[in-house]
Amino acid sequence: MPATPKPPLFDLSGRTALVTGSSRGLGRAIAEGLGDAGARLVVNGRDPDSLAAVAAEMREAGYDVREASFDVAREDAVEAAFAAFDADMIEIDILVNNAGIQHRQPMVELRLADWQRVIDTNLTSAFLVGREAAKRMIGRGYGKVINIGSLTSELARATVIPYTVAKGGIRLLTKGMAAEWAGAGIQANAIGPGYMLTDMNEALVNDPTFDAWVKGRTPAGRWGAPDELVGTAVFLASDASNYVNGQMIYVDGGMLSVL
Ligand code: GCO
Repeated sequence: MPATPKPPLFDLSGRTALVTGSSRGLGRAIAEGLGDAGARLVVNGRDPDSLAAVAAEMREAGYDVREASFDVAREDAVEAAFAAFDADMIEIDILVNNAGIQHRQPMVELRLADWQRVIDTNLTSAFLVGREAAKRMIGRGYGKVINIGSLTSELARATVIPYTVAKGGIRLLTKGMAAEWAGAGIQANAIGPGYMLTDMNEALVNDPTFDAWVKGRTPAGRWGAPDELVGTAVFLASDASNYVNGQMIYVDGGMLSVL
């Protein structure tokens, strides 16, 4: 042990993390994981009542958590949320752009409104929230942005094309953020979850054919659990990743690595 030990590499103490779409699923698991590593948490969701209930549960479990209910796809709502953070002296050090929805339908049957809703919620939101966070992070010379992509950031699956396009955009938006913000001390990276056991995927998990396909197509032979993203999220949120930028780390049981 050196005479003057360095702070633990993965310690998030003193940092504040905003996780969008964190009232359930992957977002909640990631938020709690960042909290376990010491971060103060700002949880987000569109529905104030369910978000307040989740924040209360998390507070009861010992997390330092504040809720911020706003629609990440609406520019005015995002700007107002960050103005409120400013007014309350809340500095977002770590941003996880997790909010996302799914819409499964063949493209020829798709309504433009449904296409737009998925693109706005899954991709435009990361731009809107990332932009407001980065404006403040640049001034402080520090920030961590973690965008949540998908296997569909690389490969398409029929009937989920708007989601695929949005998640493909997340992969290149992450590189764009790195291109423009790395020089200001901000690391922007992404996580690509595989097929995870979330309520968004409930219909797939309960479909014996799809369930068998996931288990056969994944070298690990199983679906992933949301908390299996936490280690990668803490890595990308911590000093351990200070020279990592523009990367996408797939947590997918090996699915993308094999034919
Ligand atoms: C689907 C699923 C996928 C997964 C995930 C895979 O309908 O195929 O919802 O999109 O959720 O994105 O990485």
